[in-house]
Amino acid sequence: MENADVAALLDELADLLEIQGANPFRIRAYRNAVHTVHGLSRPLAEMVEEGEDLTELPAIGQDLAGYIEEMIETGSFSRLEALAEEVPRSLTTIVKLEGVGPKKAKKLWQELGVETVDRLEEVARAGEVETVEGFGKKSVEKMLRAIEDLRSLQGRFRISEAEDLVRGVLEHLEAGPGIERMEVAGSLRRRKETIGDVDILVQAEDGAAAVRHFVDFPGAQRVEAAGGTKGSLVLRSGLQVDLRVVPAESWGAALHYFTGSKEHNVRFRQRAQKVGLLVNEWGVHEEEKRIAGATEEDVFAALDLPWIPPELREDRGEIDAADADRLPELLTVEDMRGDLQMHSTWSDGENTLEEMARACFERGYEYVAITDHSPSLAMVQGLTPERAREQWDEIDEVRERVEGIRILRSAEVDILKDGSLDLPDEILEEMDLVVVSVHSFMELDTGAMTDRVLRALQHPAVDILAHPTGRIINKRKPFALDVEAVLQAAADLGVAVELNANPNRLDLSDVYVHRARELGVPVVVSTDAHSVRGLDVMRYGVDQARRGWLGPNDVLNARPLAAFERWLARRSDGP
Ligand code: DGT
Ligand code: CA
Ligand code: CA
Ligand code: ZN
Repeated sequence: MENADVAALLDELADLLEIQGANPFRIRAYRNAVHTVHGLSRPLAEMVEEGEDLTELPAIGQDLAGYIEEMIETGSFSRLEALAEEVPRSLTTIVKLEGVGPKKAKKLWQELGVETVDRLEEVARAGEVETVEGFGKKSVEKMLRAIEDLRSLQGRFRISEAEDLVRGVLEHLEAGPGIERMEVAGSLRRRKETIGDVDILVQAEDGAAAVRHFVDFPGAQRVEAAGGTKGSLVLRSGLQVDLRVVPAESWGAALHYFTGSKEHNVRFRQRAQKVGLLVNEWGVHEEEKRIAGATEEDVFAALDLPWIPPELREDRGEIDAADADRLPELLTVEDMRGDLQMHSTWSDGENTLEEMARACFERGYEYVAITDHSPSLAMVQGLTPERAREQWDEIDEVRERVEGIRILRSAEVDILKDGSLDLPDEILEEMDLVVVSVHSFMELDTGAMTDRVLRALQHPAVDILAHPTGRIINKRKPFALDVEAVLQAAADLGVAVELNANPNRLDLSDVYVHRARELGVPVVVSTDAHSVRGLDVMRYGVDQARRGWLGPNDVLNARPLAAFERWLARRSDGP
């Protein structure tokens, strides 16, 4: 049982209780526990094994500690199993459909007997849902769209999820008999935003023994294959993990081959063929003779190329760039000098402004923007103009207590339906940094949405467009938005665009940040943290920036403070 599995089951319990209409405080308590489990740096399985007192963890009481121990031992827990007798577990998928939620799911279930997404689609198409009180034609259309989205988005794991789920497998495997070397390949090595399955390579004394040990992983739900050089298993979460045992002399060739992408491999082989070489997962061959294969560097060198970072191997021109010795110098986490989107207790964040600023200082940043929400997001207590001014007073105080980091007055200002901004100009003018984004009326058509965003960008106070397409990976599709037009406008107006580093968003996506770079639009990689812990997702943003070919010069918040401040002053210095 991985921590992610534990969290998923607790979340399921909370969903089922919510459908049942249980006490909101209990539900809240379980959600808090889910949050705790997601944030743990150590496996719960290990903590249980070592007899640690789980009730010392935040939000974990006696009952929850008991559930967790039971899960670690048996893979589930009786409280959940009992509840599932009363409320079908399949309803938890319906709850998660955009625009549904527990109350509606309960109604659909009780009045129409809907237990699965498939059935929901049937009754919705048959016009039955509209007959239920509280559902209109519009909400049914929305529901059908959400079902379509779910279908088209399903089947892949967010990179953060895949990483968490496979951690235990890697530890297990590494400790196996005669394992001499181990590396992750495939899309996970290329740091793709979503992962279909995880590919692992090992070099081992005895291949069959290594595979046997691998498929013995206690968290495996089923074993798909187990042979002399290959094994494949499926985890409880449904994530598949493939293992291949590779001989030392082919290590580099296999690593290259199984890292992919397929498209990159095809292009690579074509280049080899042109000079009469044959490339496969065993090596680079000239006639019958292997001329390279032990290291990836050798494999590239045999084709007269420098080593290409995995993030670039998508057949987006990387081989030509390597050939011309024009591979970009890629951004690293160490290059980051600031974080320009986060929330504090002034809106929906968990930590105080001071805690956030201090945590950023500890991460080595030179500057930080506290970007609480603006008032139209009423449910998160957005900043009114009065509260914004109060916050600035607090910033002044915190500046004295937390030295060595520049704290910027800022906000994540809502772009209203008509493209106007959710705070008055005189407040925006007094801010150091204005971040704008869309959080409402997300279903506008392309024309209206694009006009709306363009209008916002034209506001002279605006610095950054945050999470520009609004997508939530595996959950919500991007807005209908002409991103090309937005990027062109950003270039003309001197506005930066955000690459939101939250692994649920990663918005803009890699292809668009690549385009931003071409157009000379500065990109900002920000965490959008809602807690101190949330600041740690920066690395996921950096991965995607690398996949978009960005180097430290393309990223605004990789600039040292002085250079960043020059950019902030761009308009007052301008023509
Ligand atoms: P995924 O799992 O969908 O996130 O994406 P990948 O890239 O990990 O794909 P996967 O697991 O099917 O295969 C791993 C790598 O193996 C892939 O990136 C390239 C290589 N590979 C697999 N099948 C083929 C193939 O038919 N031709 C070539 N050239 N390479 C392949
Ligand atoms: Ca894969
Ligand atoms: Ca695979
Ligand atoms: Zn936002």
